[in-house]
Amino acid sequence: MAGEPQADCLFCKIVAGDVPATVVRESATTVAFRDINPQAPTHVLVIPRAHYADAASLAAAEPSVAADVLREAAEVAAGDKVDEGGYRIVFNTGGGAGQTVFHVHAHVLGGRGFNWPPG
Ligand code: IU
Repeated sequence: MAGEPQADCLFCKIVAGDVPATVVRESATTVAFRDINPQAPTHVLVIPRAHYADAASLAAAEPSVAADVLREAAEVAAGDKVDEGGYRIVFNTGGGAGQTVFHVHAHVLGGRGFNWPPG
């Protein structure tokens, strides 16, 4: 059922504490942890505790939690002091865009310069 934990989902296991992660922030609805393969000095993933495959399905089902994810992303950037230099919030959506884990996650990237358009 939408929003329920999925037995085969790595990020649901991180939410449950069954898989270790370097957690930097938690809220009632979200967990933020450092990416295991960082692409910038700050690379943190913010996820909803509830399982939704991508940003669109989260926003459609639980828009207030989608807002929580964005708010927490900003708090992560401020906590790592990368907010003043500028940072990216990225939701890869679909395999063609590079999504590999189908539990929605905001990548918070900062601490270096970025190009546009992205690769
Ligand atoms: P993507 O947008 O779905 O490609 O992002 C998945 C991210 O999850 C990617 O940056 C991985 O490095 C990261 N990740 C992780 O932090 N811990 C894990 O155990 C696994 C992937 I698997």
